Amino acid sequence: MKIRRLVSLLTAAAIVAVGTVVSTSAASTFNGSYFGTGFDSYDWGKMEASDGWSNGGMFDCTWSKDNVQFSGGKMNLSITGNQWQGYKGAEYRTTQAFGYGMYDVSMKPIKNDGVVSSFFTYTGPSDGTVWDEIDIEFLGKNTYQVQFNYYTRGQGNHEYVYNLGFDASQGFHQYGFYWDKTSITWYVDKKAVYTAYRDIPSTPGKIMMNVWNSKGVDEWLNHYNGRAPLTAQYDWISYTAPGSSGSNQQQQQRQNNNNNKYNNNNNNNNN
Ligand SMILES: [Ca+2]
Repeated sequence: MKIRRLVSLLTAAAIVAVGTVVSTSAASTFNGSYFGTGFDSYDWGKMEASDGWSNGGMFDCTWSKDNVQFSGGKMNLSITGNQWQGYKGAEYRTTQAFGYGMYDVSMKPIKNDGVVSSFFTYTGPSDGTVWDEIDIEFLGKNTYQVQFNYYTRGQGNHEYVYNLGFDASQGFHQYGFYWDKTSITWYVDKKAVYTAYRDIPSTPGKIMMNVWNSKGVDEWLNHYNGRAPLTAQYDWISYTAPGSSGSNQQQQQRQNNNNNKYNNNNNNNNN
């Protein structure tokens, strides 16, 4: 234990020495039964806003903490700027990592070509781990749909697009996923709508939300027209550990999920 910690410290020191700006060790993993925030204000210590750097690639913006604002019990994540001075996006995340359990958000994404509004878990090389991720992504080109996805040890290509039957950009709805060792089930307004079973990720990750404008992925997101500012709103997020008392509502969600699985199995048997 001591040796491992020392090695970890030395590694961290070495990385700092070469000037890498990313964080240098895995985040501590949350070990309580419930975590949540209602976005009344910046939760210092529990949450942090990305600031002053860019993911690069298809992300055509620099994260700015100024684009993370709290007002009237909501968090506003905004895309600002212009093509001459550059664009700024917004990203807010937990400082701790979270493992298996139920993740929920109440949010209202941006409607606009070329942008994404998201709620996801992420851990990767910047945290000293493999790249594992579970996504709920709204593509601003069509906010009547939501895209689910996940990455396991850096392997993605698990996209699934669900037709909501309403325009997500017009009001707050609850979206979530229940993650365990063998499956991930996504929810819309507390109803299980899709389950993935193959190659499920296992590494705890930070809970993250962001909004960003894109470049070079017009086939996926449509071309960003430069419109700004654009704002997605988040009302609250929560995490409930598996098997914990949690909220009755989340227990009910899991129960419904099990019933759905049972019904699906019955249907398969009937076929
Ligand atoms: Ca709120």
